[in-house]
Amino acid sequence: MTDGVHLGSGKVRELYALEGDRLVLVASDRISTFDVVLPTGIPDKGRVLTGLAAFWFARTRSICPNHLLAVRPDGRSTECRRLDMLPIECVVRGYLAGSAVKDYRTTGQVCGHPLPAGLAESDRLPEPIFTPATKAQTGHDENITREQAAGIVGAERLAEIERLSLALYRFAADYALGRGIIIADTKFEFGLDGDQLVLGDEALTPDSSRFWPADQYAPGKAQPSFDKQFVRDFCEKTGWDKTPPGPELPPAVVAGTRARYVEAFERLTGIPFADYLADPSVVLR
Ligand code: Q0Z
Repeated sequence: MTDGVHLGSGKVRELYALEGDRLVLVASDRISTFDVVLPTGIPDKGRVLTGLAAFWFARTRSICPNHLLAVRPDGRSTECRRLDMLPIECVVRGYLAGSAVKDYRTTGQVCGHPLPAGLAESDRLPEPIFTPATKAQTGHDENITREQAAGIVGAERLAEIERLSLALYRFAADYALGRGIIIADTKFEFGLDGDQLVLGDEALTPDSSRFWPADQYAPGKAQPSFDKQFVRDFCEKTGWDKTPPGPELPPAVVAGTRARYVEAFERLTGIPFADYLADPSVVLR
């Protein structure tokens, strides 16, 4: 058996155990919007996300070691080192978006970071901020303060993952901006291999981050999603109440969305997606 024992399912991914403290993460073509997985998949979405994450893992190894061992020839399966995952999500925000907008408006702060007055939705922050969250079993992750995070992983470990998260975000956001994509925020998950801190899970993909098209950036309102905007627009237009089941997507929405995922892959990696399909190891070189 190549895929070993099934350990768990995410909304759009599967996790399996292999021999020798290794795992396989398999990214499906399922897509979620408004927290609901839709009945229609986006062909190759799992390959785009797997290839992008592997690309970033290969390019950030000097900032932080990561769990990546290999990308399988199917392009959607990642073999990785099994880690003892830390039970917090390491969110970095470079722009004011999502739950941070509400927090800022009600308190002038985001997760204990005081921010300048007068920021508009989607504005770039003066500096990227680290806003840890707990991993909720179901539903939404909950923002926590640095004190709460220190209580969970220890103050020393927290300082280390904050420093690494900010360094990874700065590197990737700067790189992506040069290729026309704003990474507004992103989520990292770290684990331990013995006493070594290792970046795990999936990193710097459109499923773990907000990607915005830089050429359309206009703060003062919510920004269009680089990848999911056609899906969101279609879902809004149908009048769907955002409870399961979600609507089936028409072929034009599927094709447009697939093209956006492939565009994100090609812009960021500089590699034709067809080359990745022919040999996924191209992203590691
Ligand atoms: C990742 C997840 C998925 C369900 C555990 N290297 C690692 N070592 C130990 N655990 C994990 C990893 Cl990546 C790990 N998840 C998230 C992924 C399906 C849950 F594909 N959970």
